[in-house]
Amino acid sequence: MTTATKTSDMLARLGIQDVNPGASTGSWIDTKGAELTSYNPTTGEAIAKVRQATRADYEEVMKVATKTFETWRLVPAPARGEVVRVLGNKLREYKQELGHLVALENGKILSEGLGEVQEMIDICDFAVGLSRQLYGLSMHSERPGHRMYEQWQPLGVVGVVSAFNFPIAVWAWNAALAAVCGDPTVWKPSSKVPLCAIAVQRICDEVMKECHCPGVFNLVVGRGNDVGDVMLADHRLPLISATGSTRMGRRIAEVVSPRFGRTILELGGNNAIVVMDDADLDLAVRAATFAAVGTAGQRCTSLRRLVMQKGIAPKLIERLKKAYASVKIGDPNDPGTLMGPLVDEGAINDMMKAIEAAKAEGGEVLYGGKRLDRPGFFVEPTLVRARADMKIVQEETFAPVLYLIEFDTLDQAIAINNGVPQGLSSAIFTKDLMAAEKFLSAAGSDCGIANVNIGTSGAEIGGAFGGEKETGGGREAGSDSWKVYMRRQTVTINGSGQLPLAQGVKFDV
Ligand code: UN1
Repeated sequence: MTTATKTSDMLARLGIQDVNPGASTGSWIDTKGAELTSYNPTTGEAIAKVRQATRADYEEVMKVATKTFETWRLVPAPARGEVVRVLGNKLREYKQELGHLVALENGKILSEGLGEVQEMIDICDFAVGLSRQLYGLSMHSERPGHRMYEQWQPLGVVGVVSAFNFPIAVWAWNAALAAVCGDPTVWKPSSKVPLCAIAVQRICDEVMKECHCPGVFNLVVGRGNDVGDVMLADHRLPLISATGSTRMGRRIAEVVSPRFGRTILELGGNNAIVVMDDADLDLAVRAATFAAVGTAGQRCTSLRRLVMQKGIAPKLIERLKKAYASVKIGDPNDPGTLMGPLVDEGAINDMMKAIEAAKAEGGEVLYGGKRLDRPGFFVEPTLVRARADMKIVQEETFAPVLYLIEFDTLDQAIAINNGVPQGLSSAIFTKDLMAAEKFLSAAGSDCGIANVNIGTSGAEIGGAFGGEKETGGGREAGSDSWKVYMRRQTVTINGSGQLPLAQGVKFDV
């Protein structure tokens, strides 16, 4: 079978047509907005089109979602979990096709595309278990014959704004948790990867049909001006969970906070690995290469800064150059490829501008630095010798550019790790327990994620995912991230037959 027939079979199995409607609440809406073309970044060619949603289409979706909330919130949480179980099983069925579609439309390699689907399956499993564990605490009342406890109630419809780099997994983190918490979701995916969202929505539609619960998972593909802005200002969305740039997140906060909406913001990262002289060199090289080159450097968690102790730096740089030279660049769906294309022309421009800016500030390109002479949006993974105080090093460039920075002492390394506006992921490579513990101490890494002898990317769903400072402060996925999708209610019950007041206040009438 040729690649073209394989691709068209895969698209057909996922229900992708030449032109697809852009909104669904369990059944597709005949959307009336402008057509959006989805491109394959490997070739630069069009894959298919989506008819985007207008404001009126969005309104139709919101009506269904808000109506659904009225009944969905009353379904027992474990029964809501059953729906997510069905979703997880369907994702297992479609794993290959979805993984291929992610590789086709986003450009990440197939193994990472499949990993992304696995991440969805994992969060579904987590959410199913969670549906029986939405625990509230009980407290001892200071008043006799009184009982206090807290209960967690569904919050409302949740708006999910997802980015191109994880076109489906980050939606799943939100949608699976929201669903068991009693909240329908309205999903606005990135306009760069609408087909991934449509394929997932088709799977959701099957699930909702089987489980008789339309309106729990909803999709709206639309422009920022038409749909995005309206969502942010919409009082019917008590929570907006958004992944994207810090600039975008700031705008979201500015619109959602004044209406007292909640946000989960997963914004830019500027992640560092600190490599101490005593580190296992093999591990450090492999981890750094995957973290910097994997997904062509287009993860929020991608490694941007390799912070090397002076003794190990020369060896580390030599080994990295060799590792970079062995990275096979090409079609992400071909076995053996380790790095696919960037997502579009804009991403290439941003990368080239960053390299120029680094050079202008005294940075030295030690490897790569160029666009590849072939169709699509391919670049060389790039190593730049840099200083921590360079302006460009403070910025997140969504591309495989790794800044190499040297230091003398661990205190300096921690200061460098923390000396950027972002605070998502961080790591230290060392065999010295004291050094690792210092990195993990309150005076250590200031990031939401801190790893020892593991790279910065590829977090498991069981932990809470997110970061501090300009990364936005949001937490998604595991641990107790579910709480933000619910409203906490403190309950006090008086079974005493008396009316004692708290704090000993007397008020006899
Ligand atoms: C993102 O880049 O937006 O930790 C999410 C990771 C993935 C998630 C990344 N599990 O790299």
